Amino acid sequence: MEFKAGVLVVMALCVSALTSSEDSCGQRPLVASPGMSRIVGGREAPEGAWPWQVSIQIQSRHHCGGTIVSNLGVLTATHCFYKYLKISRSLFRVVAGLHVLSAPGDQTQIRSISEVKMHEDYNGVSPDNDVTLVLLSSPFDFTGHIQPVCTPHNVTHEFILNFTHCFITGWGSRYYRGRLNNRLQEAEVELIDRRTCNLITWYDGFITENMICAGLESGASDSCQGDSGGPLQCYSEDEDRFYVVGVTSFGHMCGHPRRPGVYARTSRFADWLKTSQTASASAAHKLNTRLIPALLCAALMLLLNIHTVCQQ
Ligand code: 4AZ
Repeated sequence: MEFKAGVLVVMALCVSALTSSEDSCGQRPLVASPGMSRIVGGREAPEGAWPWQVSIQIQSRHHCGGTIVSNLGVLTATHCFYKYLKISRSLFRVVAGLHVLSAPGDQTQIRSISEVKMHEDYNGVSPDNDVTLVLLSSPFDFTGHIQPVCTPHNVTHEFILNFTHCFITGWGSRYYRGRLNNRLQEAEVELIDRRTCNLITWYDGFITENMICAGLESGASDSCQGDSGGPLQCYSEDEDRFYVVGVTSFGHMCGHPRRPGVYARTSRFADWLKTSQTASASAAHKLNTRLIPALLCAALMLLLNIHTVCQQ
C-alpha cells in the first residue's frame, strides 16, 4: 500500500515536471490591475509596476529600454544595436528590477549579454522590422520585481485579446533632446489604427504592417528618446495579464499632434521570436532545466514499475 502511494507521488511529480513551464507571464505580483482612470502625459510609475521593463546600458549608462520575455531573453529595438556594432558586447549590460537609474536597489539583477539577434530584414531607413532579441549570459531569477511579459501568438491573437488599457514605460526624456528621467515613467496611450496613422496629415503612408502607432491625437502621451527598445504593453481584462504589443521604435520627435509614437508590432514577429529563442543558448538551458528532470523521472518510474511487477 505504502509502496503504491510512493509510486503515485512520483507519478504526480513527473507530470508536474513535464507540464510545468515558464507559462506564467504578464502578471504584476506587487501592483493591482489597471484602474479606469485616464492618464494624460507621463508620471512616475509605482515601484514594481512593470517587472518586465529593463534598462540596457553601455558602460553603466542607460542606452535603451527592453522587455523580459523569458529568463534568458530580452526583446528590444534593432536600432539600439545597429549603429553600435563596433562597441564591445562586454561594455553592455542588462539591468532588471530597476526603478531609479542612479540608485539600483536590492531588487536589481544585472546580466551581461551573450548574443544579440537582430532581425535579418531590419531596414535602417524605414525602419521596418525594428526588433532584436538579446540573450543573457545567465538567466534572471524571477521575483516580485522581475517577471516576463506575455507575447501575442499572432495577429489574430492580438485582435482577440481585446485590450482595454495600454501603457508605455521608460526612462526616456520628457521632450525631444531633453535629459533622461532618473525614475521610471509610465503613460497610458491608445492604439491608433494604421489607416489613421497613415493619413497625409499623420505619417503619410510610412507605417507598415510590422508597425503599430500608439499615443493620443493631441500628442499629450508619447514615448521619447531613451524609451527606445522598451515596451508598449497592453492589459487583457479577460486574461488579467499584460502583453507586449509593441517595441518602442521611432516617431517624428516627441509629443506632437498627429505624430504618435511608432512601435514594432510584436504579433508580426511571434514566429521570428520563437525561432530566435529556440535556436540559441536558451534552448540548451531549457534542455537542462526541463529534459533532465523529466528523464530522471522516467527512469525512476521505470524502476518503480519493475519493482511493482516483481512484487506481484
Ligand atoms: C528616439 O529617438 C525616439 N515619439 C523614440 C520614440 C519616439 C521618438 C524618438 C516617439 O528614441
